[in-house]
This record gives sequence, C-alpha cells and structure tokens, in this order.
Amino acid sequence: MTEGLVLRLPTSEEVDTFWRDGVVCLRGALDPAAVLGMAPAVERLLRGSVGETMHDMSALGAGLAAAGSTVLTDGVQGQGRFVSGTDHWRVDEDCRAFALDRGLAALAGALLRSRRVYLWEDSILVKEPDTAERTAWHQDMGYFHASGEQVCTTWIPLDVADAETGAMSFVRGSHRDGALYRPNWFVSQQSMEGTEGLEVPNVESLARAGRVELVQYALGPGDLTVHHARTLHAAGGNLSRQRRRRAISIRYCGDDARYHFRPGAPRKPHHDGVQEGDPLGDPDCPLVWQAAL
Ligand SMILES: O=C(O)CCC(=O)C(=O)O
Repeated sequence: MTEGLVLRLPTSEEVDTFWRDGVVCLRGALDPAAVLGMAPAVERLLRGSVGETMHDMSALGAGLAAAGSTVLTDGVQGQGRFVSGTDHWRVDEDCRAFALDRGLAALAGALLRSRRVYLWEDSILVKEPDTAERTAWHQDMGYFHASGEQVCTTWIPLDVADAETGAMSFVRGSHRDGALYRPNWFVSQQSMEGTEGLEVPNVESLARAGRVELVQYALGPGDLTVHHARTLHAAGGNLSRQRRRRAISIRYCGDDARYHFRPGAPRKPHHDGVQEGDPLGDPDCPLVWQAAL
C-alpha cells in the first residue's frame, strides 16, 4: 500500500455526480506527496529500463499518418512525445503498490457502489512539453474484455493538467445510453480493425451544435477525476513549451463485472486462461478491496 495516498473518500454528492455525469472531479482527495512519490517510477518506465510496457504514441501516430490515417495533431508537429503504456504493476514494485493501494480501491468502490473492487490495469500517460498529439475521443469499455456497469478509470495527474497541457475532456452523461463504441488507436479516430460497436461520433461538432455537453477540469497533484468506462473522453496535446503532463490511470471493476471477450480488442496474455463469463479475482485481475461485512 502506498503510505497515506488517499486523504478522503467521495461524499454522497460526488457519488451521485459520478452516476449522473459519468465523471466526477475529486479535489484534494489524494496526498500530493504520495502522488509525486511516483515520479521516479514514471521516469524509470519512460527510460524503458523495466520492461516493454511503454509505447511511443507519437511514433505510432507517425506510422498511422504514413498509412493514410488522420492523426490528431491539428497539423502541428511538436518536439515533445506522447508516451503511454499499461500493466506497469506487473513489472515495477512502486507501480504495484500504487495500483494495489487499498485506499484508492476503496475510493473507487464508494463511487461504483460496489462491495468488491478488482484491479483491471494501470496506465502511465505522459505528454512532454510541445506534444502535438491529442488523445482521440474514446470509451474505455470497448478496450476491456469485461462486462458490467461497475467499471471505472481514475486519472491521477503528477503535474498541473489544464487546457494548455492536455487536460481530459468528457461528454457529460455519455455513459447512460448503454452505447458501446469501437476502440481506436488513441491518437487517431480510426477504429481498430475487427472490433465491434458503434463508430465514435464527431464529438466536437456535436458540442458545437449544442447536442452534447463537454466538461473539463484543471487538476493538480492531489486531485483526480474518475470516469465511468462508458463515458466518452479525450485529451488535448500539450501545447506548453515548459510544462510536462504526467498522469497515472488505474482502472477498476466492481461486483457486477465478468470476463467478456470483445473481438479485435487488444488481449492480455492471461486472457488465454479465462473463459467468457468467468468472475474476476484471479491473480491477473486481483481483488484489491472488499467492504467490511
Ligand atoms: O491521458 C490521456 O491523454 C488519456 C487517458 C485516458 O483516456 C484514460 O486514462 O482513460
């Protein structure tokens, strides 16, 4: 457990906001020092010294662009890079302690109204200064081989994340219609081949027409957002020439989640050992927190 990471649990109003809007911003819920204590782990992973879990999304974007796909750079070529990865908890002790933090899982359990919380995966997402690549509009559910409504992502910044450096934006209430959207390549709206579901709509034009409402929060260390796995969300590039935008996401499932395989979505090695409909809680998707009886 990360020492003293969580300072407070969500209020009942914040729980209601999560279920109404599909996202909630929890200010001052985490100890900034404990969050910043993850900085060395982030640097280790960026240097690639602890395994193959990080990906250069800017390089992926250049490859996709060369193959004819539209990459979300607003026509700008930045000097910085967007680097991200998943499943660091399997290769790095600090990431393991953070992802298995019982306080953070209890916070997710309160929001999910769940008696049990399982770790699905962790993710590190760094946008260095002057990174042009935006994070495409997407819904996490399409990437997860899981069913259930008690599924969420916590997004925890190590730096100030604002409109300039690439704060996340969310389509308010978009989790409520039950739509499943095809996963995409994260820096392009192009859907992954062989995946099922709806194409992600042009959220920005819908917002301009007043047909959806976008919400964005400027966050600092100690704040976090938690969004539902069906909530459409995206993030800007990092337009600052000085400031980094480092973040850690921890993704959790609750009581009603089961393994549910989605054609074409990226699989993890342990998925070969589980069946459709299996409960979570195996060592690769561990139970992190359970409510007292
Ligand atoms: O940090 C980003 O740019 C995107 C993160 C994201 O979409 C997520 O954690 O679900």
